[in-house]
Amino acid sequence: MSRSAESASPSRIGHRGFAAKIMDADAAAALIRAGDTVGMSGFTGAGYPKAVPQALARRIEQIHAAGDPFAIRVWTGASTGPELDGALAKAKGIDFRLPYNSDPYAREQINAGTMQYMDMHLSQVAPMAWQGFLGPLDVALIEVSAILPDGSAVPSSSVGNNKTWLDRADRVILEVNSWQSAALEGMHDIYYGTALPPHRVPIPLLAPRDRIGQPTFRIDPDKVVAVVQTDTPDRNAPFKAPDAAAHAIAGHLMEFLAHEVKLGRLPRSLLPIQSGVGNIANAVLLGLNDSAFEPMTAYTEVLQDGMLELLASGKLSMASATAFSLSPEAADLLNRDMALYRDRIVLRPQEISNHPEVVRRLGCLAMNGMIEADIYGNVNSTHLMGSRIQNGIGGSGDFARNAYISMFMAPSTAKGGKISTIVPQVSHVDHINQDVQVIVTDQGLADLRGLAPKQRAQAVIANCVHPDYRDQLADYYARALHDSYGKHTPTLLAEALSWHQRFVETGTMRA
Ligand code: 0RQ
Repeated sequence: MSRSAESASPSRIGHRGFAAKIMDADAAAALIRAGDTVGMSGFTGAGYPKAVPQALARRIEQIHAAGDPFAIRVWTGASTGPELDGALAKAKGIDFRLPYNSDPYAREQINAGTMQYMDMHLSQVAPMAWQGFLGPLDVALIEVSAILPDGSAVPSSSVGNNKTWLDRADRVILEVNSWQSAALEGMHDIYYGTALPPHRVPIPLLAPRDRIGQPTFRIDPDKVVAVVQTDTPDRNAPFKAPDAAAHAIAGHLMEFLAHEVKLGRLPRSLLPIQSGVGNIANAVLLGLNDSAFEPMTAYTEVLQDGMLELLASGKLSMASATAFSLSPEAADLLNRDMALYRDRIVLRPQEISNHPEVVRRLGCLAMNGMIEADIYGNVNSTHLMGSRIQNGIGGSGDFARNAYISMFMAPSTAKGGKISTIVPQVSHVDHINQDVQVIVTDQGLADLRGLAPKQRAQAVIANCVHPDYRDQLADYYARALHDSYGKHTPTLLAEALSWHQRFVETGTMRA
Protein backbone atom coordinates (compact mmCIF):
# COMPACT_ATOMS: atom_id res chain seq x y z
CA MET A 1 0.00 0.00 0.00
CA SER A 2 1.12 3.50 -0.75
CA ARG A 3 1.45 5.74 2.26
CA SER A 4 0.86 9.47 1.84
CA ALA A 5 3.72 11.54 0.52
CA GLU A 6 3.55 13.73 3.62
CA SER A 7 4.62 10.78 5.76
CA ALA A 8 7.78 10.26 3.71
CA SER A 9 10.77 10.57 5.95
CA PRO A 10 12.42 14.01 5.59
CA SER A 11 15.70 12.37 6.58
CA ARG A 12 15.77 10.83 3.10
CA ILE A 13 16.77 14.26 1.75
CA GLY A 14 20.01 15.08 3.53
CA HIS A 15 21.14 18.01 1.38
CA ARG A 16 19.71 21.46 2.09
CA GLY A 17 19.93 22.68 -1.47
CA PHE A 18 17.81 19.74 -2.65
CA ALA A 19 15.33 20.13 0.22
CA ALA A 20 14.65 23.67 -1.02
CA LYS A 21 13.48 22.22 -4.34
CA ILE A 22 10.80 19.91 -2.90
CA MET A 23 7.48 20.32 -4.67
CA ASP A 24 4.48 18.18 -5.53
CA ALA A 25 4.28 15.97 -8.59
CA ASP A 26 1.98 18.34 -10.52
CA ALA A 27 4.40 21.23 -10.13
CA ALA A 28 7.31 19.02 -11.20
CA ALA A 29 5.38 17.66 -14.20
CA ALA A 30 4.71 21.24 -15.31
CA LEU A 31 8.46 21.62 -15.84
CA ILE A 32 8.38 19.06 -18.68
CA ARG A 33 7.68 20.60 -22.07
CA ALA A 34 6.02 19.22 -25.19
CA GLY A 35 8.62 17.55 -27.38
CA ASP A 36 11.09 17.04 -24.52
CA THR A 37 13.15 13.87 -24.40
CA VAL A 38 12.91 12.50 -20.87
CA GLY A 39 15.34 9.89 -19.57
CA MET A 40 13.46 7.97 -16.91
CA SER A 41 14.68 5.47 -14.36
CA GLY A 42 13.14 2.01 -14.28
CA PHE A 43 14.07 -1.52 -15.16
CA THR A 44 11.74 -4.56 -15.19
CA GLY A 45 9.19 -2.86 -12.99
CA ALA A 46 11.69 -1.66 -10.39
CA GLY A 47 12.91 1.80 -9.47
CA TYR A 48 10.80 3.79 -11.94
CA PRO A 49 9.34 7.23 -11.11
CA LYS A 50 5.75 6.83 -10.00
CA ALA A 51 4.26 10.24 -9.23
CA VAL A 52 5.53 12.68 -11.87
CA PRO A 53 4.68 10.50 -14.92
CA GLN A 54 1.09 10.17 -13.66
CA ALA A 55 0.87 13.91 -13.04
CA LEU A 56 2.27 14.50 -16.51
CA ALA A 57 -0.27 12.08 -18.00
CA ARG A 58 -3.11 14.03 -16.33
CA ARG A 59 -1.71 17.27 -17.71
CA ILE A 60 -1.37 15.80 -21.21
CA GLU A 61 -4.99 14.63 -21.11
CA GLN A 62 -6.12 18.17 -20.24
CA ILE A 63 -4.01 19.66 -23.01
CA HIS A 64 -5.38 17.15 -25.53
CA ALA A 65 -8.93 17.86 -24.33
CA ALA A 66 -8.31 21.51 -25.16
CA GLY A 67 -7.37 20.41 -28.69
CA ASP A 68 -3.62 20.98 -28.42
CA PRO A 69 -0.89 18.42 -29.14
CA PHE A 70 1.54 17.27 -26.43
CA ALA A 71 3.86 14.28 -26.47
CA ILE A 72 7.32 13.49 -25.18
CA ARG A 73 10.11 11.10 -26.11
CA VAL A 74 10.83 8.53 -23.41
CA TRP A 75 14.11 6.75 -22.74
CA THR A 76 14.25 4.24 -19.89
CA GLY A 77 16.42 1.38 -18.63
CA ALA A 78 13.95 -1.33 -19.63
CA SER A 79 10.28 -1.99 -18.79
CA THR A 80 8.72 0.21 -16.09
CA GLY A 81 5.24 0.09 -14.59
CA PRO A 82 1.64 1.14 -15.10
CA GLU A 83 2.27 4.52 -13.43
CA LEU A 84 4.82 5.39 -16.13
CA ASP A 85 4.44 3.63 -19.47
CA GLY A 86 0.83 2.70 -18.79
CA ALA A 87 -0.30 6.18 -17.72
CA LEU A 88 1.59 8.05 -20.45
CA ALA A 89 0.54 5.61 -23.17
CA LYS A 90 -3.11 5.83 -22.13
CA ALA A 91 -2.81 9.61 -22.35
CA LYS A 92 -1.29 9.20 -25.84
CA GLY A 93 1.65 11.17 -24.52
CA ILE A 94 4.59 9.13 -25.86
CA ASP A 95 5.75 9.90 -29.35
CA PHE A 96 8.94 7.79 -29.31
CA ARG A 97 10.23 5.24 -26.82
CA LEU A 98 13.32 3.13 -26.20
CA PRO A 99 14.63 0.51 -25.34
CA TYR A 100 12.43 -2.33 -23.86
CA ASN A 101 8.73 -2.32 -23.15
CA SER A 102 6.34 -4.81 -21.60
CA ASP A 103 3.46 -2.45 -20.90
CA PRO A 104 0.27 -3.63 -22.65
CA TYR A 105 -1.01 -0.11 -23.50
CA ALA A 106 2.32 0.98 -24.96
CA ARG A 107 2.54 -2.35 -26.83
CA GLU A 108 -0.88 -1.76 -28.33
CA GLN A 109 0.13 1.66 -29.63
CA ILE A 110 3.45 0.40 -30.95
CA ASN A 111 1.67 -2.37 -32.85
CA ALA A 112 -1.02 0.02 -34.06
CA GLY A 113 1.79 2.10 -35.53
CA THR A 114 1.04 5.20 -33.47
CA MET A 115 4.09 5.09 -31.18
CA GLN A 116 7.62 4.90 -32.56
CA TYR A 117 9.60 2.27 -30.67
CA MET A 118 13.34 1.70 -30.96
CA ASP A 119 14.30 -1.70 -29.62
CA MET A 120 17.99 -1.87 -28.66
CA HIS A 121 20.51 -4.09 -26.91
CA LEU A 122 20.33 -2.88 -23.33
CA SER A 123 24.11 -2.58 -22.95
CA GLN A 124 24.21 -0.18 -25.90
CA VAL A 125 21.69 2.40 -24.73
CA ALA A 126 24.01 4.51 -22.55
CA PRO A 127 26.97 4.60 -24.98
CA MET A 128 24.63 5.40 -27.87
CA ALA A 129 23.01 8.19 -25.87
CA TRP A 130 26.49 9.72 -25.60
CA GLN A 131 27.23 9.26 -29.30
CA GLY A 132 24.67 11.97 -29.97
CA PHE A 133 22.56 10.63 -32.83
CA LEU A 134 19.62 10.05 -30.48
CA GLY A 135 19.46 13.79 -29.93
CA PRO A 136 19.66 15.85 -26.72
CA LEU A 137 18.29 14.68 -23.39
CA ASP A 138 16.20 17.47 -21.92
CA VAL A 139 15.14 15.99 -18.61
CA ALA A 140 16.27 13.15 -16.34
CA LEU A 141 13.39 11.89 -14.16
CA ILE A 142 14.93 9.49 -11.70
CA GLU A 143 13.70 7.62 -8.65
CA VAL A 144 16.29 7.41 -5.85
CA SER A 145 15.98 6.06 -2.34
CA ALA A 146 17.78 8.93 -0.61
CA ILE A 147 19.80 12.09 -1.16
CA LEU A 148 22.87 12.22 1.06
CA PRO A 149 24.24 15.35 2.77
CA ASP A 150 26.98 15.62 0.12
CA GLY A 151 24.34 15.84 -2.63
CA SER A 152 24.95 12.38 -4.08
CA ALA A 153 21.96 10.05 -4.40
CA VAL A 154 21.42 6.49 -3.27
CA PRO A 155 19.88 4.54 -6.17
CA SER A 156 16.70 2.57 -5.58
CA SER A 157 15.74 -0.93 -6.73
CA SER A 158 17.21 -0.53 -10.22
CA VAL A 159 20.21 1.28 -11.63
CA GLY A 160 19.57 0.96 -15.38
CA ASN A 161 20.77 4.03 -17.30
CA ASN A 162 20.28 6.49 -14.44
CA LYS A 163 23.92 7.48 -14.21
CA THR A 164 23.90 8.43 -17.88
CA TRP A 165 20.56 10.25 -17.75
CA LEU A 166 21.73 12.29 -14.71
CA ASP A 167 25.00 13.23 -16.41
CA ARG A 168 23.55 13.83 -19.86
CA ALA A 169 20.29 15.72 -19.14
CA ASP A 170 19.93 19.50 -18.99
CA ARG A 171 17.40 19.38 -16.13
CA VAL A 172 16.95 16.82 -13.37
CA ILE A 173 13.79 15.85 -11.48
CA LEU A 174 14.23 13.42 -8.58
CA GLU A 175 11.59 11.27 -6.94
CA VAL A 176 12.77 10.23 -3.48
CA ASN A 177 10.82 7.09 -2.66
CA SER A 178 10.79 6.20 1.02
CA TRP A 179 9.03 2.88 0.27
CA GLN A 180 12.46 1.69 -0.89
CA SER A 181 14.50 0.22 1.93
CA ALA A 182 17.00 2.59 3.52
CA ALA A 183 19.30 -0.41 3.74
CA LEU A 184 19.75 -0.32 -0.05
CA GLU A 185 22.56 2.13 0.65
CA GLY A 186 25.84 0.41 -0.10
CA MET A 187 24.43 -2.23 -2.46
CA HIS A 188 25.11 -0.34 -5.68
CA ASP A 189 28.30 -0.03 -7.67
CA ILE A 190 28.20 2.95 -10.02
CA TYR A 191 31.14 2.85 -12.39
CA TYR A 192 32.14 6.17 -13.92
CA GLY A 193 35.00 4.86 -16.04
CA THR A 194 33.15 4.49 -19.33
CA ALA A 195 34.04 6.79 -22.22
CA LEU A 196 33.57 6.81 -25.95
CA PRO A 197 36.41 5.71 -28.26
CA PRO A 198 39.23 6.62 -28.60
CA HIS A 199 39.24 7.08 -24.81
CA ARG A 200 37.58 3.80 -23.87
CA VAL A 201 39.56 1.64 -21.41
CA PRO A 202 39.10 -1.95 -20.20
CA ILE A 203 36.52 -2.42 -17.45
CA PRO A 204 38.45 -3.62 -14.39
CA LEU A 205 35.89 -6.19 -13.33
CA LEU A 206 37.30 -9.70 -12.97
CA ALA A 207 34.62 -11.46 -10.92
CA PRO A 208 30.88 -10.89 -10.35
CA ARG A 209 31.49 -9.70 -6.79
CA ASP A 210 34.01 -6.98 -7.75
CA ARG A 211 33.14 -3.41 -6.92
CA ILE A 212 34.78 -0.99 -9.31
CA GLY A 213 32.83 2.22 -8.76
CA GLN A 214 31.06 4.18 -6.04
CA PRO A 215 27.84 3.45 -4.11
CA THR A 216 25.94 6.60 -5.16
CA PHE A 217 25.12 8.76 -8.18
CA ARG A 218 26.86 12.09 -8.47
CA ILE A 219 24.42 14.87 -9.34
CA ASP A 220 25.11 18.43 -10.42
CA PRO A 221 22.90 20.37 -7.95
CA ASP A 222 22.50 23.25 -10.41
CA LYS A 223 20.64 20.97 -12.80
CA VAL A 224 18.09 19.80 -10.23
CA VAL A 225 14.80 21.62 -10.85
CA ALA A 226 12.49 19.53 -8.65
CA VAL A 227 12.50 16.97 -5.85
CA VAL A 228 9.30 15.01 -5.28
CA GLN A 229 8.72 12.75 -2.28
CA THR A 230 6.91 9.47 -2.81
CA ASP A 231 6.17 6.39 -0.77
CA THR A 232 4.95 3.91 -3.34
CA PRO A 233 5.81 0.27 -4.08
CA ASP A 234 7.39 -0.99 -7.26
CA ARG A 235 5.22 -2.82 -9.82
CA ASN A 236 6.24 -6.21 -8.41
CA ALA A 237 4.07 -8.62 -10.38
CA PRO A 238 2.78 -11.65 -8.44
CA PHE A 239 4.88 -14.79 -8.71
CA LYS A 240 3.48 -17.24 -11.24
CA ALA A 241 4.23 -20.77 -10.08
CA PRO A 242 6.02 -22.69 -12.84
CA ASP A 243 3.75 -24.99 -14.89
CA ALA A 244 4.54 -28.51 -16.09
CA ALA A 245 6.27 -27.32 -19.28
CA ALA A 246 8.52 -24.99 -17.27
CA HIS A 247 9.45 -27.82 -14.90
CA ALA A 248 10.22 -30.10 -17.85
CA ILE A 249 12.45 -27.44 -19.44
CA ALA A 250 14.26 -26.89 -16.13
CA GLY A 251 14.77 -30.65 -15.79
CA HIS A 252 16.37 -30.92 -19.26
CA LEU A 253 18.65 -27.99 -18.48
CA MET A 254 19.75 -29.43 -15.11
CA GLU A 255 20.58 -32.73 -16.80
CA PHE A 256 22.58 -30.92 -19.49
CA LEU A 257 24.56 -28.85 -16.98
CA ALA A 258 25.25 -31.93 -14.83
CA HIS A 259 26.54 -33.70 -17.93
CA GLU A 260 28.86 -30.80 -18.73
CA VAL A 261 30.21 -30.89 -15.17
CA LYS A 262 30.69 -34.67 -15.38
CA LEU A 263 32.70 -34.29 -18.58
CA GLY A 264 34.83 -31.60 -16.94
CA ARG A 265 33.64 -28.89 -19.31
CA LEU A 266 32.15 -26.83 -16.49
CA PRO A 267 33.24 -26.56 -12.84
CA ARG A 268 30.91 -27.90 -10.14
CA SER A 269 30.13 -24.32 -9.18
CA LEU A 270 29.24 -23.75 -12.86
CA LEU A 271 30.11 -20.35 -14.36
CA PRO A 272 28.27 -17.12 -13.57
CA ILE A 273 24.64 -17.65 -14.48
CA GLN A 274 22.43 -15.23 -16.38
CA SER A 275 18.75 -15.84 -16.34
CA GLY A 276 15.84 -14.07 -18.00
CA VAL A 277 12.60 -13.39 -16.19
CA GLY A 278 9.25 -15.22 -16.08
CA ASN A 279 7.73 -18.57 -15.41
CA ILE A 280 10.39 -20.72 -17.10
CA ALA A 281 13.35 -18.80 -15.70
CA ASN A 282 11.91 -19.19 -12.20
CA ALA A 283 11.56 -22.96 -12.73
CA VAL A 284 15.20 -23.11 -13.81
CA LEU A 285 16.26 -21.23 -10.68
CA LEU A 286 14.20 -23.63 -8.53
CA GLY A 287 15.97 -26.48 -10.33
CA LEU A 288 19.34 -24.93 -9.54
CA ASN A 289 18.32 -24.69 -5.89
CA ASP A 290 17.76 -28.46 -5.82
CA SER A 291 20.95 -29.21 -7.74
CA ALA A 292 24.41 -30.22 -6.58
CA PHE A 293 26.01 -27.13 -8.17
CA GLU A 294 27.62 -24.85 -5.60
CA PRO A 295 28.71 -22.30 -4.70
CA MET A 296 27.30 -20.56 -7.75
CA THR A 297 27.51 -16.91 -8.73
CA ALA A 298 25.25 -14.86 -11.00
CA TYR A 299 26.24 -12.15 -13.44
CA THR A 300 22.86 -11.23 -14.78
CA GLU A 301 20.49 -8.41 -15.51
CA VAL A 302 17.57 -8.99 -13.19
CA LEU A 303 17.20 -10.61 -9.78
CA GLN A 304 13.88 -12.41 -9.52
CA ASP A 305 12.33 -14.43 -6.69
CA GLY A 306 14.30 -17.57 -7.52
CA MET A 307 17.62 -15.70 -7.24
CA LEU A 308 16.74 -14.54 -3.72
CA GLU A 309 15.92 -18.15 -2.79
CA LEU A 310 19.28 -19.28 -4.15
CA LEU A 311 21.02 -16.56 -2.12
CA ALA A 312 19.06 -17.49 1.00
CA SER A 313 19.91 -21.18 0.67
CA GLY A 314 23.57 -20.36 0.15
CA LYS A 315 23.72 -22.17 -3.22
CA LEU A 316 24.39 -18.79 -4.75
CA SER A 317 27.24 -16.99 -3.04
CA MET A 318 26.56 -13.65 -4.71
CA ALA A 319 24.63 -12.03 -7.54
CA SER A 320 25.40 -9.06 -9.75
CA ALA A 321 22.58 -7.39 -11.71
CA THR A 322 21.10 -4.02 -12.60
CA ALA A 323 17.62 -4.45 -11.08
CA PHE A 324 15.22 -6.47 -9.00
CA SER A 325 12.09 -7.97 -10.49
CA LEU A 326 10.22 -9.43 -7.54
CA SER A 327 6.79 -10.56 -6.46
CA PRO A 328 5.25 -8.43 -3.67
CA GLU A 329 6.05 -11.21 -1.15
CA ALA A 330 9.71 -11.40 -2.21
CA ALA A 331 9.97 -7.59 -2.21
CA ASP A 332 8.69 -7.53 1.40
CA LEU A 333 11.15 -10.25 2.33
CA LEU A 334 14.02 -8.39 0.70
CA ASN A 335 13.08 -5.09 2.32
CA ARG A 336 12.84 -6.83 5.71
CA ASP A 337 16.16 -8.69 5.37
CA MET A 338 18.01 -6.16 3.20
CA ALA A 339 20.99 -6.06 5.54
CA LEU A 340 21.38 -9.82 5.07
CA TYR A 341 21.31 -9.63 1.26
CA ARG A 342 23.18 -6.38 0.82
CA ASP A 343 26.65 -7.86 0.94
CA ARG A 344 25.74 -10.59 -1.53
CA ILE A 345 24.10 -8.41 -4.18
CA VAL A 346 25.67 -5.75 -6.38
CA LEU A 347 23.47 -3.56 -8.59
CA ARG A 348 25.29 -1.88 -11.47
CA PRO A 349 24.50 0.33 -14.46
CA GLN A 350 23.10 -1.80 -17.28
CA GLU A 351 26.01 -0.92 -19.56
CA ILE A 352 28.17 -2.88 -17.05
CA SER A 353 25.74 -5.63 -15.97
CA ASN A 354 25.24 -6.47 -19.64
CA HIS A 355 28.63 -5.48 -21.00
CA PRO A 356 29.63 -7.84 -23.85
CA GLU A 357 33.33 -7.70 -22.94
CA VAL A 358 32.63 -8.61 -19.29
CA VAL A 359 30.07 -11.28 -20.18
CA ARG A 360 32.58 -12.88 -22.56
CA ARG A 361 35.43 -12.69 -20.05
CA LEU A 362 33.43 -14.12 -17.14
CA GLY A 363 32.00 -16.87 -19.35
CA CYS A 364 28.34 -16.46 -18.42
CA LEU A 365 25.86 -19.28 -18.83
CA ALA A 366 23.03 -17.45 -20.59
CA MET A 367 19.49 -18.82 -20.24
CA ASN A 368 16.82 -16.79 -21.98
CA GLY A 369 13.26 -17.23 -23.10
CA MET A 370 12.28 -17.14 -26.76
CA ILE A 371 9.14 -16.89 -28.83
CA GLU A 372 10.28 -19.37 -31.45
CA ALA A 373 13.34 -21.05 -32.95
CA ASP A 374 13.82 -22.56 -36.36
CA ILE A 375 15.31 -25.93 -37.16
CA TYR A 376 18.70 -24.29 -37.79
CA GLY A 377 18.73 -22.59 -34.42
CA ASN A 378 17.90 -19.00 -35.34
CA VAL A 379 15.87 -17.49 -32.53
CA ASN A 380 13.06 -14.96 -32.45
CA SER A 381 12.68 -13.29 -29.04
CA THR A 382 10.57 -10.31 -29.98
CA HIS A 383 8.01 -10.61 -32.78
CA LEU A 384 4.76 -12.55 -33.15
CA MET A 385 4.16 -13.61 -36.75
CA GLY A 386 7.01 -11.44 -37.96
CA SER A 387 5.41 -8.07 -37.41
CA ARG A 388 3.84 -7.71 -33.97
CA ILE A 389 6.29 -6.90 -31.20
CA GLN A 390 5.83 -8.56 -27.84
CA ASN A 391 8.44 -6.87 -25.58
CA GLY A 392 11.87 -6.31 -27.08
CA ILE A 393 15.28 -7.92 -27.30
CA GLY A 394 16.21 -6.70 -23.81
CA GLY A 395 19.51 -8.07 -22.65
CA SER A 396 19.17 -11.37 -24.44
CA GLY A 397 21.48 -10.29 -27.28
CA ASP A 398 24.11 -8.84 -24.96
CA PHE A 399 24.38 -12.20 -23.24
CA ALA A 400 23.64 -14.66 -26.06
CA ARG A 401 26.42 -13.56 -28.38
CA ASN A 402 29.02 -13.42 -25.63
CA ALA A 403 28.03 -16.27 -23.34
CA TYR A 404 30.13 -19.34 -22.62
CA ILE A 405 27.03 -21.34 -23.45
CA SER A 406 24.03 -19.58 -24.94
CA MET A 407 20.76 -21.39 -24.17
CA PHE A 408 17.23 -20.50 -25.30
CA MET A 409 14.07 -22.03 -23.96
CA ALA A 410 10.31 -22.09 -24.64
CA PRO A 411 7.40 -24.51 -24.39
CA SER A 412 7.20 -26.55 -27.61
CA THR A 413 3.80 -25.05 -28.45
CA ALA A 414 2.02 -21.74 -27.88
CA LYS A 415 -1.61 -20.61 -27.97
CA GLY A 416 -2.99 -23.84 -26.57
CA GLY A 417 -1.11 -26.01 -29.07
CA LYS A 418 -2.14 -24.07 -32.19
CA ILE A 419 1.41 -22.87 -32.76
CA SER A 420 4.62 -24.86 -32.89
CA THR A 421 7.45 -22.83 -31.37
CA ILE A 422 9.87 -24.81 -33.53
CA VAL A 423 9.34 -23.77 -37.14
CA PRO A 424 11.04 -24.18 -40.52
CA GLN A 425 12.12 -20.53 -40.51
CA VAL A 426 11.60 -17.96 -37.77
CA SER A 427 9.31 -15.10 -38.72
CA HIS A 428 11.84 -12.61 -37.34
CA VAL A 429 15.48 -13.10 -36.31
CA ASP A 430 16.93 -11.68 -33.10
CA HIS A 431 19.67 -14.25 -32.48
CA ILE A 432 21.41 -15.76 -35.47
CA ASN A 433 22.23 -19.45 -35.28
CA GLN A 434 25.89 -18.70 -34.49
CA ASP A 435 24.73 -17.11 -31.20
CA VAL A 436 22.49 -20.01 -30.20
CA GLN A 437 24.11 -23.13 -28.84
CA VAL A 438 21.39 -24.93 -26.95
CA ILE A 439 17.64 -25.03 -27.56
CA VAL A 440 15.35 -26.43 -24.88
CA THR A 441 11.63 -27.12 -24.91
CA ASP A 442 9.49 -29.30 -22.66
CA GLN A 443 10.14 -32.09 -25.20
CA GLY A 444 13.91 -32.09 -24.77
CA LEU A 445 17.20 -30.34 -25.37
CA ALA A 446 19.24 -29.95 -28.55
CA ASP A 447 22.94 -29.28 -28.05
CA LEU A 448 23.88 -27.55 -31.29
CA ARG A 449 27.51 -26.80 -30.47
CA GLY A 450 29.88 -27.97 -33.16
CA LEU A 451 27.13 -28.92 -35.59
CA ALA A 452 26.66 -27.84 -39.22
CA PRO A 453 23.20 -26.70 -40.38
CA LYS A 454 21.79 -30.09 -41.46
CA GLN A 455 23.06 -31.70 -38.27
CA ARG A 456 21.47 -28.90 -36.27
CA ALA A 457 18.12 -29.41 -38.02
CA GLN A 458 18.16 -33.13 -37.24
CA ALA A 459 18.98 -32.48 -33.57
CA VAL A 460 16.24 -29.86 -33.19
CA ILE A 461 13.57 -31.94 -34.94
CA ALA A 462 14.47 -35.06 -32.96
CA ASN A 463 14.61 -33.39 -29.54
CA CYS A 464 12.55 -30.22 -29.32
CA VAL A 465 9.42 -30.50 -31.45
CA HIS A 466 6.01 -31.30 -29.99
CA PRO A 467 4.67 -34.68 -31.25
CA ASP A 468 1.70 -32.88 -32.88
CA TYR A 469 4.12 -31.13 -35.24
CA ARG A 470 7.00 -33.60 -35.53
CA ASP A 471 5.78 -35.39 -38.69
CA GLN A 472 4.83 -32.11 -40.35
CA LEU A 473 8.26 -30.65 -39.68
CA ALA A 474 10.12 -33.86 -40.62
CA ASP A 475 8.17 -33.99 -43.88
CA TYR A 476 8.98 -30.35 -44.63
CA TYR A 477 12.67 -30.95 -43.93
CA ALA A 478 12.81 -34.06 -46.11
CA ARG A 479 11.31 -32.14 -49.03
CA ALA A 480 13.61 -29.17 -48.39
CA LEU A 481 16.60 -31.52 -48.51
CA HIS A 482 15.46 -32.69 -51.90
CA ASP A 483 14.03 -29.57 -53.53
CA SER A 484 15.84 -26.63 -52.00
CA TYR A 485 17.93 -24.28 -54.21
CA GLY A 486 21.02 -24.95 -52.07
CA LYS A 487 21.78 -27.91 -49.88
CA HIS A 488 23.78 -26.10 -47.17
CA THR A 489 20.75 -24.79 -45.26
CA PRO A 490 17.88 -26.53 -47.07
CA THR A 491 14.89 -24.19 -47.12
CA LEU A 492 11.70 -23.96 -49.14
CA LEU A 493 11.29 -20.22 -48.76
CA ALA A 494 7.60 -19.70 -49.47
CA GLU A 495 6.53 -22.83 -47.63
CA ALA A 496 8.67 -21.99 -44.58
CA LEU A 497 6.96 -18.65 -44.09
CA SER A 498 3.55 -20.10 -44.91
CA TRP A 499 3.53 -21.71 -41.44
CA HIS A 500 3.18 -18.25 -39.90
CA GLN A 501 0.80 -17.02 -42.57
CA ARG A 502 -1.37 -20.09 -42.06
CA PHE A 503 -1.72 -19.19 -38.36
CA VAL A 504 -2.65 -15.61 -39.25
CA GLU A 505 -5.31 -16.85 -41.69
CA THR A 506 -6.66 -19.95 -39.97
CA GLY A 507 -5.65 -19.68 -36.30
CA THR A 508 -3.44 -22.76 -36.38
CA MET A 509 -0.09 -23.78 -37.83
CA ARG A 510 -1.28 -27.33 -38.39
CA ALA A 511 -1.31 -28.32 -42.04
O1 0RQ B 1 0.75 -14.02 -25.67
O2 0RQ B 1 -0.38 -13.67 -23.52
O3 0RQ B 1 -1.43 -12.95 -25.67
O4 0RQ B 1 -1.20 -15.39 -25.13
O5 0RQ B 1 3.58 -14.44 -26.65
O6 0RQ B 1 4.38 -15.51 -24.17
O7 0RQ B 1 4.64 -17.64 -22.93
O8 0RQ B 1 3.94 -15.51 -21.71
O9 0RQ B 1 6.23 -15.79 -22.70
O10 0RQ B 1 6.61 -14.48 -20.57
O11 0RQ B 1 7.94 -16.57 -21.14
O12 0RQ B 1 8.20 -14.44 -22.46
C1 0RQ B 1 10.42 -14.26 -25.39
C2 0RQ B 1 8.49 -12.78 -24.83
C3 0RQ B 1 8.86 -14.92 -23.58
C4 0RQ B 1 10.42 -13.03 -23.18
C5 0RQ B 1 9.55 -13.74 -24.27
C6 0RQ B 1 2.75 -15.46 -27.19
C7 0RQ B 1 2.04 -16.04 -25.98
C8 0RQ B 1 1.81 -14.79 -25.15
C9 0RQ B 1 4.15 -14.16 -24.33
P1 0RQ B 1 -0.69 -14.01 -24.94
P2 0RQ B 1 4.72 -16.17 -22.77
P3 0RQ B 1 7.22 -15.36 -21.57
C10 0RQ B 1 16.53 -10.71 -19.59
C11 0RQ B 1 16.49 -11.28 -20.96
C12 0RQ B 1 13.29 -10.97 -24.68
C13 0RQ B 1 14.06 -10.27 -23.63
C14 0RQ B 1 14.99 -11.15 -22.87
C15 0RQ B 1 11.15 -11.81 -23.70
C16 0RQ B 1 3.06 -13.98 -25.41
O13 0RQ B 1 11.33 -13.94 -22.66
O14 0RQ B 1 10.61 -10.72 -23.76
O15 0RQ B 1 15.19 -12.30 -23.15
N1 0RQ B 1 12.42 -12.01 -24.13
N2 0RQ B 1 15.59 -10.58 -21.86
O16 0RQ B 1 0.86 -16.68 -26.35
C17 0RQ B 1 3.07 -16.55 -31.41
C18 0RQ B 1 4.79 -17.98 -30.79
C19 0RQ B 1 4.58 -17.59 -29.45
C20 0RQ B 1 3.58 -16.65 -29.20
C21 0RQ B 1 4.58 -17.16 -27.32
N3 0RQ B 1 5.73 -18.87 -31.11
N4 0RQ B 1 4.02 -17.44 -31.73
N5 0RQ B 1 2.82 -16.13 -30.17
N6 0RQ B 1 3.59 -16.42 -27.88
N7 0RQ B 1 5.18 -17.89 -28.28
C22 0RQ B 1 15.38 -9.85 -19.11
C23 0RQ B 1 15.32 -8.47 -19.78
O17 0RQ B 1 15.89 -8.23 -20.78
C24 0RQ B 1 14.56 -7.39 -19.18
